[in-house]
Parts: sequence; structure tokens; C-alpha cells
Amino acid sequence: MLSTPRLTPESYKRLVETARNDPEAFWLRESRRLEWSTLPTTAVDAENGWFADGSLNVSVNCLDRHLATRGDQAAIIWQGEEDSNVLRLTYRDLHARVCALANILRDSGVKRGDRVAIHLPAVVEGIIAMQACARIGAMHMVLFGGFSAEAIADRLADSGAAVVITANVGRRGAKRIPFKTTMDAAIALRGEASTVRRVLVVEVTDDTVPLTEGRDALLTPLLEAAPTTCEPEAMNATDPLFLLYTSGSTGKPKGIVHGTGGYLTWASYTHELIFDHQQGDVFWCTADIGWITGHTYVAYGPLANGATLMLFEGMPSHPMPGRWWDVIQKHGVTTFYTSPTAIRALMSEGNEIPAAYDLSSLRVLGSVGEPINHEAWTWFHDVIGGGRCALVDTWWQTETGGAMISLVPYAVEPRPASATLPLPGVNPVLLDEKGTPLDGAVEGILCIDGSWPGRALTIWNDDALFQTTYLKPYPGHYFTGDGARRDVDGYYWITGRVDDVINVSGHRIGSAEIEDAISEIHDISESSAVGIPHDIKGQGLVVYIVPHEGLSEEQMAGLKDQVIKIIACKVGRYAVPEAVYVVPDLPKTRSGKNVRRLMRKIACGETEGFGDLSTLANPGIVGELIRIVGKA
Ligand code: 6R9
Repeated sequence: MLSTPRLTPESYKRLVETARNDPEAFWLRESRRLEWSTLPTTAVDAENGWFADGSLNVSVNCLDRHLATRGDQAAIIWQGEEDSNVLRLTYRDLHARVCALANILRDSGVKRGDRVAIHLPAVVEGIIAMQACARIGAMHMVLFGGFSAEAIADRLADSGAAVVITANVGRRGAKRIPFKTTMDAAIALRGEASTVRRVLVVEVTDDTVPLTEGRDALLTPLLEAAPTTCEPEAMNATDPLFLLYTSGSTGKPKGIVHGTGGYLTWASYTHELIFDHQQGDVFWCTADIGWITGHTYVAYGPLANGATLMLFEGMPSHPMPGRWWDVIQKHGVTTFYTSPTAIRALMSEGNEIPAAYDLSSLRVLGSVGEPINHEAWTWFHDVIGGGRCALVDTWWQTETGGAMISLVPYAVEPRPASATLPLPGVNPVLLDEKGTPLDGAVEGILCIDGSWPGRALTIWNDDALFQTTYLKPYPGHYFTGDGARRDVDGYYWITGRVDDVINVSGHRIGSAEIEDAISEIHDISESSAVGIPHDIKGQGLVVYIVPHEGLSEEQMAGLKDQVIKIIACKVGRYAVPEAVYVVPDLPKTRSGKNVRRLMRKIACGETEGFGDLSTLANPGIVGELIRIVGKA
């Protein structure tokens, strides 16, 4: 379908200028893209936050207000793993289902401000559950499908969720993923201290699962009996909408809290801009709803803008390579948003696979989650996009709520593998280590000046940590944790994390999180996790462990397996390392700090060029590590 782009280079420039010259007026105007029960009269003030005197309901914005104009349009096209398994939900259907579930949640005692945990595979109930929470003003906390019972237990405890929505199982071919059993195990881990009072179970298949009397209920019969209208809760713009855990460089994963009016404005604004969203688009973001991308560009942005979204239950290359391309062809997907890891994996299957499908419906392609390399960008652009589609590389984070630096199709000149320019209203700066802003073409620490509507409100239960993590490292700027290079034309090239966060296939893993898990193994005295480049995953995780002295050969032989098991159990299988090196010691500074920079280089196979080692407390260990890694 040929369409006129939303923005031209000229109108884009005007947008950038208006946002720069009068941000207050600019953002107030952008807030009007939403339907408010009380219109905000101010955009931002440092004390009170975004659109502070406005009130609205997010699910009304995503559903009710579309009923008159597009009630019969598909809101979700769900493709099951089996080809014949397709579900089309119109906005009217979705509205009814969301209201029914919202009523059930209210009946289960969920009130405004309460937390509801959602742990589901890629079925429509995930989106329905998120919208149902928003309707009654409860905060959802979505758990990634791949989390272990321990990881779930930690998040349930920290959030204090009383109600959980999960599935009997997830489907992967003939395999069944035990969602309910994992949830039972997570709840059991805390015993009496568990906050969970009610577990609602979506039946994805007809597999039966044990139900705990008085706590668990199957959703289908409840939904059939529930009314399909539900009075929405009028929320203040700065009330929290959801809580989502993400990893940082220190300690346990943090519960990032997003607000209502600012977040939804940002989701809608950025979805429209970066994907050049047009009436009739079929928008497919492949992210799991357990990640922020699945929140902003599956559950909220597209629905706020009245789009039709594609949801696929299966895997990219299962049961045969090309399955994703088949979905695009079959459903006429126009906009396709995925991760560099997926692109690289698909690229490695060869060009004949996508060549067998008609991908001519595609108009805009997007990439998110990690830096995209030149080769993957070019392949995606040329082979999947036929050289004809805009390809947007979108840089952002859980904490930013939505895209911050991204191409705007047809308005900004693309450059392969560059996230290009900040969106109108976003003000990035590059700083040196001391925090001095750098001008011109330069590489530095990426920070953002001023605020933007999508910025997280706080960290759940720990506002002081929010301040120290993001606002205090470089006073006056929001610290992203990323490094970036800017070229002479002001284009940004993200270089990756500058802190101890490792990005494996777009999943953020804190080195501290891994080391914490390993610290539970008695025979290990110390460990260090570092990231190294990986052809498909972007980064791979490598772990060094130091055993206690005096272990038997047998004990030594079992250590690597123990490490893998404990990481799978405490964090999840997605965080299992590529390699575990058993070493006698870790390189340390005289003040006792582990020198990750050296461990990273050695894990990459480097054997020289480490610079001055005389500041190490134990310089001799470097040669040892090189030998051990080389031999492995
Ligand atoms: C949306 C999301 C955030 C971190 C971020 C950065 C990396 C995300 C990127 C990118 C280069 C891009 N990242 N998008 N790096 N280019 N287009 O991924 O959120 O899971 O919180 O991860 O991911 O390092 O700081 P989140």
C-alpha cells in the first residue's frame, strides 16, 4: 500500500524546533493525542511530574475511544503456532474481554494501586490482562516467560503482588512449557510469607494442571460469567501504570515504575513517529510482553493509536525455517520490529529462505535491544525490506519508556547501523568521564538532558536508588549506562554499555546478579561475570570462578555444572554462560577491585596489549588466566 509519510524532512525540522523552543507548549499539544477525563494544564514541572493535573484511563484510551470509529477493525491478529490456529479480535471483542477480566480482578479484591503479576506465553490474554489492570488502576508486573521459579519468587515478593495471572502451559511444538508448575514452585519457595492469594489460570491447551483449593481458579468459566462492561478508574496522570523489573549493574533487578499520562503519551507519540504509523497498517513487534518493548510496542503504543497488531505464538524458525516470513506474507504485515539477535540468526539461514515468500506488504522495519552491526542492518534492509522499506534502529531502555534516538522514516536520512537522531523533544548529551559535556563529533557517555514524558517515575520501593542510579552519577543529566559516538552531522552510534550490564540477545543481565547466584555455591570463593562479543547474540556471557582451596578432584570436576545449574535456577536459562573458567584467582587492583576489563580481553582470546599491569595486586594472575582460557 502506498501512503504519504506522516512527516517530511521539512515538517520534521519544524517539530524539532517547536520542541526545542517551547517544550511546555509542544508536550501539552502532544498530550492532546489522548482522551483525558481532566485535561492537563501543565506539561512538566520538576516537583509534580508530567501532565500532573490531568486524569485519564489508559484502557479507555486504548479501547473505548476506538469503538465508534473502528470497533470492527482487528485490534489483534493472533497466529498460533499451528498454521490453522488464528484468532482475530476486533476492538469491540478486545474491549469486552478486557472488561470481563477487569471485573474478575475487582471481584478478586484487586484495588487501585495493587500489583497483579502476569506470567503468560504469547497468547492474547497477556495483552488483555495488562489492559484489564490498567482499567481498574492496578499495576501490572509482567514476568518474562523464561524466568526461573526463583526469579519469579523474588519479583513477587518485592512487588507484593496478591493476584497472579498465568497459563496452564505454553506451547512449543509438541513440547509443553510448564507455566503453572513454575508459578506454583515460585509461590511455594516463600511458603507462608508469600503475598499471593489468588492464581487465575488461562487454559492455553487442554492439558490439566493441579489447582490449589481456595487459591487457584481457571479463567474460562469466570470470563464466561463476567459482565463485558466495566467502569474504568479515573487515574491521575502521575499514578503508576506498571512495574517492570530490569537488571542494572548492582544488586538485584530493580522494579522500574512507569506512570500513566506521560507514559501513554510517549508510547503513542513514538509509535506513530518511528513507524510512520498509518491507518490500515498491520504492526508486528516480536518482543515478549515480559520486556519493555512488549509493553510499549505490543500492549500500549499500537492500541493507543488504533493499530492492528500481529501476535505470533511460535518461534522464528519452527517448525521450518522461514516461519516468520510466512506470517508476514499470510497476514500482510506492514511494519516489522525485531532484535538484531533474531536478524543475525535468520541471516545465517541464507537468502533462499526469505526469497521464497512474498514480503511486499512490508513498509517499515525496526530493530531494538542491542547495537545492530552493519552486516545485519544491510541484510535486513536489502533482503527482507527489498531495499524499499525504511529501517529504523531505535535506541531506548526500560527506563525511558519508549524510543529516544531513532530514524523517523522519510524525514531523516538513514545511515546503516546508526540509530540516527534524537526524536523531537529528546536532548541527548555526550559526557567525558568527569561529566563535562562534549561538543561535536566525539565519543562519550550517553546522558539525556531535561525530562521527557516517558521517563520512569521511580524504582519500586526505592526512590533513593532511582536517584543514585540515574540522576546522581552526572548531576543535571539522566545517566543511561550506555556509551555513544556522534558524527559530524549529529548522528548517534550506540557503542554499548559502559557499566557492568551484559546484553545477551537483548536481555539485560547484571554481572552482580550472576555473581550473586554463584555465591550460593559453597565450594566457590569468588566469581566474576563479563560479556564478550558473540556473532549471533551480540554479547555472550563468560564466567570466571575461583574455587576454595583443598577441594578434591571430584569436587573440582563438578563445579562448572553447578554454576550452570544455579544460574538457570536463580536467573533463568537465558542467562546460562557460554564458558565457565576455573581459575586460581581474579586480577585485582590494590584496593581489591576485580579488573573486569582484563578478564573481558582475556576471554576474547587476547594475549597481549593489556597496558600497565603494575597497578595490580597480583599481576602474575594475568598469564595464568591467558593459559587457562587458551587451553579451554
Ligand atoms: C528497549 C530495550 C536497554 C539497553 C540499552 C542499550 C541496549 C537497546 C538499542 C541498544 C544499541 C539500540 N539497546 N536498544 N543498543 N542500539 N537500538 O532494549 O530496553 O531491555 O531496558 O535494554 O539495551 O544498552 O541501555 P532494555
